[in-house]
Parts: sequence; structure tokens; C-alpha cells
Amino acid sequence: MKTFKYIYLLAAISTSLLFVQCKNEDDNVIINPSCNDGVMNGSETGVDCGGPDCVPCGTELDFSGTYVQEDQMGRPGINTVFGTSGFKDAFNVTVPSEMQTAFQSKFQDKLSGPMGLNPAFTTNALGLTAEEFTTVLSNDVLWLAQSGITTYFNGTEILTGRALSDDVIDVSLLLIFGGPDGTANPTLTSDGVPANDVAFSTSFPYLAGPF
Ligand SMILES: [Ca+2]
Ligand SMILES: [Ca+2]
Repeated sequence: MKTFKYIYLLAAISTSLLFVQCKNEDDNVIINPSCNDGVMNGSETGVDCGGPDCVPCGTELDFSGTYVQEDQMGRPGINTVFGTSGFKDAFNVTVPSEMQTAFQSKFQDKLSGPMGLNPAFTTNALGLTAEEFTTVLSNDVLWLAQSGITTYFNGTEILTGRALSDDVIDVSLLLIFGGPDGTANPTLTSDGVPANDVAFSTSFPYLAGPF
């Protein structure tokens, strides 16, 4: 009977040690360190910043607090280019389902009216008339194809999504000023900035830091 007691005691002690060991391992284990897990790990030099993979420390985005919508950029730059006639603030806070009714005619006047960006506009490289093109633009949402290539424009596919490196401003300028085959007004169909100066981050939100 005494022997059995020692065996039970040893078993109890061993089990306790096992639990203690497991707990310590759980506390110290590092599983897939990332730039948004809230702890300094991997090659980071601060919490979720620094090192080769995360944004430089001091440039982290602050997602705390309550936000209000101040900008609408389904397609970057459209509100800046077409909303300059006193309605940009209203455009920025209008829900997409109401945008076409509220702004299409204003956009068309801005595009091809007598004082517009391109009074000589007939159709563009997509074969769209001024009314058709500004109908697309005034619905300021980013279209996304559920299958196939994701691109703003790659020479074949158009507006099937957007990759961060897509030159969306040049595409917009081409469609505004390039005429039916994209070759009109060559000095107006590019902003002269072909790519980002800083590499994109490899982790969410994937944006490049300031230059
Ligand atoms: Ca981290
Ligand atoms: Ca560009």
C-alpha cells in the first residue's frame, strides 16, 4: 500500500510539472510574428514596426477612435478633377447610390462643356461618349471582377479592380484627353510619375511609407 502511495505522489508531481512546463512554453512561443499582432516580435525594432518587413517606427497608422468620412475615392483623383466647381464636399459625403443623379451632368459639363477639361471630347479609348463616360465616373466606386485579372488597366482589361502599383492617374488622363485611340494630346495623358518612389509594405495595409 505504501508503494502505491509513492507512485500516486510521483504521478501527481509529474503531472504538475507537465502543466507548469506547458504553460511556460505557451507564454513564450512565437507563432508567425506579424506587423499587426500587437507585440514586438520577429525582426521588429518596436511593437509592429521597424525591421525589413514592417513600416518604420513612428509612421504606424492609428486606427483608434471614431472616424467620419471626409473623402470619397473609389477611383483616386476623380473627386479632385471633377469636383472642383464647388461641390467636392457634397460629393465626398454622398452615398454611391445617389451619386449619378446628383453629379453626372456636372461631371459631363466639367469634361466636355465649353469651359470643360476637353471641349473637343468625342469618345475615348473605351468608346464611351461624354455622357456614358461621366456616368461611369460619377458612380465613384471601384469595380472588381470576381474572376480573372485584377487591374485598373493593363492594355486589355479595364476597371476589373486595382493593384497598388497600377498607374490610375495616367489611365484617367488617357481616358479624358487621349481621344478615341488614346493618342491625342500626348503631353496631357501622363503625369510623368511612372511608379512609387518607396516600395510597398509586405503587410497590411500594404501602403508605402512617406518618401
Ligand atoms: Ca509584431
Ligand atoms: Ca502616373
